[in-house]
Amino acid sequence: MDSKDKETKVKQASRRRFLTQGAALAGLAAVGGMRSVHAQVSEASPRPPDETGFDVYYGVRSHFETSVRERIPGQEVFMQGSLTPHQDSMGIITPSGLHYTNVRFHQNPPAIDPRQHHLLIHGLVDRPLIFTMEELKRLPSVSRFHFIECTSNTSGIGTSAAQGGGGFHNGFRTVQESHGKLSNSQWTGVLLSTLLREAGVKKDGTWIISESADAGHHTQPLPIEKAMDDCLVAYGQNGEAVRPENGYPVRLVVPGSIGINNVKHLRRIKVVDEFYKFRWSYGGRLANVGGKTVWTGFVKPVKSVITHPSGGMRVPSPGFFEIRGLAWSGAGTIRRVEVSTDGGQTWKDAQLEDPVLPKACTRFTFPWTWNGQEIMIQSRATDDKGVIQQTFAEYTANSGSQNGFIYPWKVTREGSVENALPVPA
Ligand SMILES: Nc1nc2c(c(=O)[nH]1)N[C@H]1C(S)=C(S)[C@@H](COP(=O)(O)O)O[C@H]1N2
Ligand SMILES: [Mo]
Repeated sequence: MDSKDKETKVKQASRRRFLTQGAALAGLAAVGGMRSVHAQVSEASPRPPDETGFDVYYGVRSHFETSVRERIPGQEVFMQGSLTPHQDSMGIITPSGLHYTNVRFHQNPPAIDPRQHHLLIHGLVDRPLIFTMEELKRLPSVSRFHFIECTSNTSGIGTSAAQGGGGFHNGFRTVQESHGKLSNSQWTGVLLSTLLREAGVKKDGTWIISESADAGHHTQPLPIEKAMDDCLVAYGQNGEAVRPENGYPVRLVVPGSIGINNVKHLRRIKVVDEFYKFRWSYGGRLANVGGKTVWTGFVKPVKSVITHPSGGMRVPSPGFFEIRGLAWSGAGTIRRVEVSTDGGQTWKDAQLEDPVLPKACTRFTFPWTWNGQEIMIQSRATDDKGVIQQTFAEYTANSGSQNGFIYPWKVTREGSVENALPVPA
């Protein structure tokens, strides 16, 4: 099917679905067809494992593999959050079962029946549209690697006061604690621009509002320029359906942006003519910068971190030990990562491992021979916009606006690895 045919098919499908705004909203009320998690589980496996215990239907990892997500320490009770164990990560993909989760209400992910789920597109559009999952899946699709990173990654926002909540704290012991609110997946779905074009955005449609179907009714604004650029309405994650915790059956992926914009369990997009502020719109505020109104906190800054070795790990003995880590930038593609093994006095280029993709995690490696002395190791990344990861001193001088600072680890004479950020007075 060429793209012209596809376009015609889209038009046919959507014409059938053409609805007035009122009728569409009435349709939404019927979306409450949620089933219990138990019903979902029993239907998922066609048969129990046979007498050998081997589940041929859906594989599980070796029981010797114990890497797991962790609860976010000291988190507010209304949050259900977990952290990706980057100390064990390989390559650039976060296994779906280890993708971090950030949920702003106290309950399990909703068990949404995909056969009952609808996505409504309305507001300042020529043709309000409503899509079933089946209809979304017949449309032209893309698969793209993108990271999702919570605003609070490496800063501690969202943790309780006892944990230094509301701002940066340096009490992180592991890279899972410091950087675990970052994960990288291959997302599959329809470009949001495809859907918006089909609906026909009116001239005065300058923002969109995206709303979730879960009890938290997560709602976020996005400028139309970003919505029409590279955003995905994703139903796939790493080759299978998006996991319940990560937005099943469909979520918004806003490449390079702060995590909060990636609305999970997406059910409604309204095109509007102004910025709306919602309960959790931190980081996405309008601000006056030099007389111009800009949307702040949208793009994640360039960052990198050494994951191997990292806090809580051990370098077993002097000798060769490969330094590995991840680098990413919400503004574009990683161009360079440098590593210092002498406390930041000298820097050498690390090797970037293919694929190196925009707004996605990039893996770097660096051959290192440990001499058994106490040392400090750290990495610093540069993206294709020429922006270099800032030092912690620069970050604090900038009143903590962008938490993309260089993250140092100390290797002690015993080979144990610890957080080496300066302790605040
Ligand atoms: N429906 C819904 N979408 C949501 C949230 C939520 O609580 N509910 N949390 C947001 C926040 S703050 C982040 S950081 C990302 C986390 O996505 P993940 O849980 O798939 O990692 O989802 C965003 N989308
Ligand atoms: Mo977040």
